[in-house]
Amino acid sequence: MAQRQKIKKLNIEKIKADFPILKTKVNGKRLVYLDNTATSQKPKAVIDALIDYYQNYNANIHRGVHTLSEKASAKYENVRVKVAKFINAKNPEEIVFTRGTTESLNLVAHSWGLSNLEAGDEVVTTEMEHHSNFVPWQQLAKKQKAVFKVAKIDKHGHLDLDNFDSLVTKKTKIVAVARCSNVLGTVNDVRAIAKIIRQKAHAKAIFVVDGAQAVPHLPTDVQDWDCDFLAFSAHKMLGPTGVGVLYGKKELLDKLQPHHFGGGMVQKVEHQETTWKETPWKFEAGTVNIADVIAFGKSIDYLEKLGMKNVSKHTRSLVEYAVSKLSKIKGMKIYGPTDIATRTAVVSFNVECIHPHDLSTILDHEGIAIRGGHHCAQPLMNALGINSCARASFYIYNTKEDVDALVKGIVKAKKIFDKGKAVVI
Ligand code: C6P
Repeated sequence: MAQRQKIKKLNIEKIKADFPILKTKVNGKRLVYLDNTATSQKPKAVIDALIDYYQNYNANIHRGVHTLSEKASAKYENVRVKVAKFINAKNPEEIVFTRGTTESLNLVAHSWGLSNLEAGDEVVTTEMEHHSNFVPWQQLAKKQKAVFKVAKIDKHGHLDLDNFDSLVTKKTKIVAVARCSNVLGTVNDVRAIAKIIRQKAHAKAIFVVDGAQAVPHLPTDVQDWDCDFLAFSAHKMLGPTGVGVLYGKKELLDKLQPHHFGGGMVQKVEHQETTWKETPWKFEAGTVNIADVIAFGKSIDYLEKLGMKNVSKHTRSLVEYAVSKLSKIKGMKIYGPTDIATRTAVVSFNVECIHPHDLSTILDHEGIAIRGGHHCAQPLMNALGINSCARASFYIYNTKEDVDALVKGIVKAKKIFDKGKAVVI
């Protein structure tokens, strides 16, 4: 397993001091940042790493042999090693840097999908997916004349494993599932899913895990999960925007054709033929996002130091507290598993008679940042029978006081909309 450690309580006041933005006032109020599922805030160490690169050793990598280039190249490659360790990959060469989860998933759909998926083959995903882990597979299936199947969720917001099992057949070549839903917070049992795939699907079938909401919150172990590919984004785990990771089993990445062509990824270019560099460099065409990848290394250091088990314990305790407080508000509908052990740091809800956008606006006046909308998960909204919902999401710097502020803000909004009626049970 990747992370073995004793569970310990996080020192939240110390953590908060590392995040300059948390001192910001929003609309004259203390910032209560509860939109971590959209993107997390960045500690000073990450911001400083960006400045350090641009001020002290800004150079392109893997090209020049001058001092600055060598230094930048070494630091960039060192982050590949850190990422591999963080998710327990066998080998740093299994780590491809991309622009984000979305690009990582599209890379697999394009490079593996177009050359392996044939007419009549099947692709299985779920109705709780973010559009980034739904639309690329739907469009690929359409293009290749394959069958696109969508597994159902049950009334608690768990994946219906029986339904999933019934959809997987010898013709299934791709299964794409999120480890954690960005709306329900549901944590999917990826090991159980992998087992079904290995027993029932086509021998060549790949298991693709969308880790965008999981890797920032829970210990990740790609070997234990037995997934073929894992996609995630740096910006949801304290790192900069514009950096993502595609983990892939080495033997699979070796067989894939690159999806982008250009400088940096070639071995030899002749008039009629080109050969590629080894995995993973053949997937990183052009000048890559050097500063942001290097700064991402600092966010991994930060999370490693806290310990991922401690991170998940903290955010789960906030979800538990939030669910208990929010459920006392009259007209409140909370989505997702009631069993806190099967959910991550997200609470989505609707308050009777208040549109999520109106609620978000009123809360913003109080300095509270949440997200309202369909959360890029329209198939899930359809399954829940709603168009949109409000969502509060937590991370390492959030506290019970933040949850209290949210509850107070919602009660205030209800008073505005209910014209002064009693709102708490
Ligand atoms: N979800 C949210 O507010 P990118 O944008 O490529 O970094 O990540 C896409 C993505 C993929 N899968 C899941 C489960 C996600 O939650 C996200 C991003 C954000 O829910 C922005 S829409």
